[in-house]
Formats: sequence, structure tokens, C-alpha cells
Amino acid sequence: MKLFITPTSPYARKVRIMLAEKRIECEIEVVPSLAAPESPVPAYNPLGKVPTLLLDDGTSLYDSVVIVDYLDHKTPVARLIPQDNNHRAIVRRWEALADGMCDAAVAVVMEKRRAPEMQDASVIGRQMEKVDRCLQAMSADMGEAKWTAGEKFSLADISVGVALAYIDLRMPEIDWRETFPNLGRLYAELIERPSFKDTAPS
Ligand SMILES: N[C@@H](CCC(=O)N[C@@H](CS)C(=O)NCC(=O)O)C(=O)O
Repeated sequence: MKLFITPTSPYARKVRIMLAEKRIECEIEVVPSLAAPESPVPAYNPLGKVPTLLLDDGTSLYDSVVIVDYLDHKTPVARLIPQDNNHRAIVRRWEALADGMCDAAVAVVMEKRRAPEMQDASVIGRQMEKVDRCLQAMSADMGEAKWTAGEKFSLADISVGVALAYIDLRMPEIDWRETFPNLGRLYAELIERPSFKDTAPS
């Protein structure tokens, strides 16, 4: 198997952490530029996005939600998505919340990359409100629990940890640790795991 990534993509990092936690061997190909005409990704994913996973039989899988589902079912080692229907839905909702917060942060980054006179402050403001609401929802839903969704470490924690790291990377002005100490505690625990350490954006 080969996984196409960029070093800072939070969605690709979610998949890399999943691979590490489940001890699944996979070749990693870092794509220097997704916008470049020579990007290998569109040959396997018409959307041209990472992560894209190429299976040994030539099948390609995208996006990260599909890939993590595939990986969790590939081996029973370290199950990260619960079997129980209700519990699984809650874990996947956490993933949707965390991925959605990354989507909003990416939209802000893209808007700020435009020439200053082309930037739309209302777009940035709307996306920042989403980031703020996501952080509030994460903190409120987690409360004083050790993990986000149930008694055990799961895909929900991976998704939230990766999204918080992405906020640190792209919006260091947001002091979410101060405002939401329970998220700070969770994050401090997560970044001790080798899977998080080995995939930190350089
Ligand atoms: N929902 C997708 C999002 C993937 C995504 O947007 N990846 C970004 C990198 S962070 C990308 O490939 N952007 C290139 C583009 O949009 O052309 C997933 O979960 O995999």
C-alpha cells in the first residue's frame, strides 16, 4: 500500500496516526505540491487531494473518512472505531466535528493567501466563528472525561488531537488551552503517544 500525503495535512495525519496505532505497514509518498501539474495524486484521486491510499491491487481510496474505516477493518489490532452502532455514530460525529474544524481553518488559510484587496473579511469571520463553535462543542461534550468518546482511546481522540494541532499550526493566536483546559489536558496526553510524535508537522 502507498499513502500520498503532504506534511501539514491534518486529514493525512489522521490516517498516518491510524496506521501507526494499528501497526499497519504502508509506504508514504510526500507530495511536494498538490497544485503542480506533475502531482501524482490526480491519477489516483480525481479530486487531487490528500490523503489518497493506493492499495496493492491498484484500487485507490479517498477521502480520510473512507481510508480510516478501511484500515480499522483491515486488522482487529487496536480497534479504533467501535462495533456498537450508537457508540460508533458518536465516534464518527467527533471525527466530523474535528475534520469540519480543519475545513474551516483551511478556508481561512486559503482566503488569507489571496491578495489583501481580494480578501473577504466576512468569509474569514464566518469560518472563524465555526472554529470557535467547534472548540466550544468539543470542550462541552468532553467535560471531565479522560477520552472524548467513551472509556477508551479511539478515532475520536485522534481526530480531535490532529485538529487541535492544526489550529496551533495555522492560528497560533487562538489560546484554546487557556479557554478550554480539558482540551489542553487531552492534547497533552495525546502528544505523548509515539503515533502523534512521529507524525508532527515539521
Ligand atoms: N475531506 C477530505 C479533505 C482532504 C483535503 O482537503 N486535503 C487537502 C490538504 S489538507 C488537499 O488535498 N487540498 C488540495 C486541493 O484541495 O486541491 C479528507 O478528509 O480527506
